[in-house]
Amino acid sequence: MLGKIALEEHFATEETIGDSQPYAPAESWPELRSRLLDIQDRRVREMDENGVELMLLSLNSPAVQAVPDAAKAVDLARRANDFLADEVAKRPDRFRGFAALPMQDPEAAAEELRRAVVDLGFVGALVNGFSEVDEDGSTTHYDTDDHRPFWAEVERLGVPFYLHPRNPLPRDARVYGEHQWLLGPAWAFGHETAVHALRLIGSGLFDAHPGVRIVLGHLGENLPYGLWRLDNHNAWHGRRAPGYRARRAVADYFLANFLITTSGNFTTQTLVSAIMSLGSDRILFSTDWPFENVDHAARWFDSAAISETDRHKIGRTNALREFNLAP
Ligand code: GRE
Ligand code: ZN
Repeated sequence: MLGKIALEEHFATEETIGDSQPYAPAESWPELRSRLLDIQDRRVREMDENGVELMLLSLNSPAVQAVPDAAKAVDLARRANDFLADEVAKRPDRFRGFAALPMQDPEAAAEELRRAVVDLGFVGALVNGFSEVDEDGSTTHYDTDDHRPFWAEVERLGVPFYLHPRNPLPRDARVYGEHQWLLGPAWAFGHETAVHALRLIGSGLFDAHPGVRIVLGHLGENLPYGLWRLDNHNAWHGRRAPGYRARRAVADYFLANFLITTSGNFTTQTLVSAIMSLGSDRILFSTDWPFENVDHAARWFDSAAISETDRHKIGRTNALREFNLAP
């Protein structure tokens, strides 16, 4: 399929590139490093060869989210967003930007999002999970009351918020024990991100701000598979499950306020299951370059056993609509 739009596509700056090194075996690091630092050369060739017209670009993980000093996080986000704006300006026909945001300081995050959307022309934000807030290891998720004004701004600006994975801190990763292979994209990324998404739902965020749209990668971080069971067990408590502050069922919000992408999860049975749960209007193509290969994503997607109507929606037109992109 030509004209695909891909939206979980990462780059790094010299300042943030080191954050990705722990994920690569030593022998693969030079390749991953050069893929992350490249925007205009290899990346455009990969897009051309695989029918990807447009990539929405985002900073690597965890970057800003792992800077406990809020003032430094604000500065890093601004520098990264300015850098990305310059790169997008070189090829506005092929690239758009997602803002990196200093969620450690919700007010500053709202201001940076406003600047990124209004002044830099970005199409939304991509945030790498929870943020570290103090050197003592404190963290913040975005279901807190302090983040409500931030979400009001997201709703007002009308742009999607991509909740992208990061690893749990060591103290929260003890459950994995010696099984370090479960960290990162294999398992911990998805678990971490799914719990965060459920916290947003359970906090009642989407009752207060029904216009907020959250994007999840990896075909929904396993959540489409879990919706029935979540609500079935919440119903034991007559929808007053302990700590559940939202008015409606989890699945209601998942269907109304969430979009999912195919990033790094190129398997047709899972895609078909997601289509059965969410419908094909809420699923969007992505690759997860440079951690995954564009050709692997594209070859799978282009020939997956779904209807051509669904392929066109997932590959392109859903993104045009959700990100307000001119065709
Ligand atoms: C990502 O998508 O951000 C990612 C990493 C590290 C390994 C794999 C991966 O940051 O997909
Ligand atoms: Zn990713």
